[in-house]
Parts: sequence; structure tokens; C-alpha cells
Amino acid sequence: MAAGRSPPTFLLLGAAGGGKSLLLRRLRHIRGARGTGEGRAGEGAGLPFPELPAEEPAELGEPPATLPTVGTNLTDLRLPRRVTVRELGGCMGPIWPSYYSECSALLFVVDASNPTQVSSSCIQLLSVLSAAPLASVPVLVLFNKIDLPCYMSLVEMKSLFRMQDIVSCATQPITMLETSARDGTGLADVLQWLRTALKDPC
Ligand SMILES: Nc1nc2c(ncn2[C@@H]2O[C@H](COP(=O)(O)OP(=O)(O)OP(=O)(O)O)[C@@H](O)[C@H]2O)c(=O)[nH]1
Ligand SMILES: [Mg+2]
Repeated sequence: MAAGRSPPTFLLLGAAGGGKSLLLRRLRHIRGARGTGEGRAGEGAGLPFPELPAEEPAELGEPPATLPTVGTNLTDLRLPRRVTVRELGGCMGPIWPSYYSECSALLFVVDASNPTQVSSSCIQLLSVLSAAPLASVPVLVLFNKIDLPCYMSLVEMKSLFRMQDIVSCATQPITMLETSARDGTGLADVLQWLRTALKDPC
């Protein structure tokens, strides 16, 4: 990357309460090794924990408290290449499109423990996928909160979302993962996806 050029920006979207802020806090915590993961959103700098091995579920302890994101939450991660992840609060849905033009990759979080949010999340996802500026960005759909006893499995979520139809109609490459931002399940795979997306940002 040329000196002084801004790092690519990845957007983190999804309905309110799905777990975007906690996910970002956890990713920053994992990447806090060597002081390289620095938040910019006033939620504290990278913590001095060793980087967790990719194959191990993250031992992250109790989750830090998060507040609903009113506006945007910017976090820099080094993977080791620097990327800026911009979370847009679920309540900011009407202004999400203003940020699409700066987006190199997209993460979309769905609360897999909340059946009442499935249809609205599905509509939001379809709307995001049909946005022209996002036509060729890689997309990662995260079915989060799988630590909760009532969560819907990946098979169930794929079926409820009709993901097969969505994937076959979408112009973007779509990857799906199950995660728990609470206990760390799947976060190593999220980091791996981010690294791959960074190699070839749009
Ligand atoms: N059990 C469980 N709780 C989670 C998980 N991820 C987030 N939460 C909790 O869900 C609540 C909302 O999480 P946030 O990260 O603030 O949600 P958000 O998507 O950023 O919400 P907005 O900023 O309002 O769009 C918090 O109490 C989190 O601790 C998870 O994987 N499992
Ligand atoms: Mg948030």
C-alpha cells in the first residue's frame, strides 16, 4: 500500500442488538496482541492479551458491556495489514447506503437466537445485496449468538433465509458462518475471512 493511503474499510451491518459491537470488541481484543488492535470509538485501546491460536475457541472471559450504536463505530484491526471496520448501528438503517461507496467488504450480522428478527434481517440483507456500489464486494453473513440455548442452527437459518436462492441470485461471493461473540466460537474463522478479503479488496 502506498504511504499515506487510507486502509480499506469493511462495513459491519445488521439489525439492532445482533452483536456487531461485541463482535468488534472481541476481534480487537484478539488482535490486541503487540498493541496492534486499536479502537477509535472511545471503547478502550487494544488489550495486552496474546493472539489466540486459530484452531482454539477464544477464551475471552465475560463480555464487556455494549451500548446501542447510535451512529458509527470505527475500529482498526491489523491482520497484519491494516483494515478499518465501520459498524453502523442497526437503528441507522436509513443512512447505511451513504457508506456503501467506501466499502471493500461487508459483514452482516444476524441474531440466530431471535426468530422475530429473521424476516426483517432477510429483507435488509436483500436490500444490501442489491445495492449497486456493493455489487462485487465479498459478503460474510454471521449467524451470531449460537451460545444461547434457543439459537437456530445454520441449517435452519439457511432455510428460513432461503439462502440458496439468495446466493444463486447475488452478484457477490457470500460466505456464512456461525459465531458467538460472547464465547468466541467462530471468531478465528471471521479473522481468516477478513484476511482473505484484505488480499483482494475491491
Ligand atoms: N449470548 C450472546 N449475547 C451476545 C452475543 N453477541 C452480542 N450479545 C449481546 O447482545 C447485546 C447487543 O449486542 P451489541 O453488540 O451491542 O449489538 P449491536 O448489533 O452492536 O446493536 P446496535 O449497535 O444497536 O446495532 C449485548 O447485550 C451483547 O452482550 C452473543 O454471541 N451471544
Ligand atoms: Mg453496536
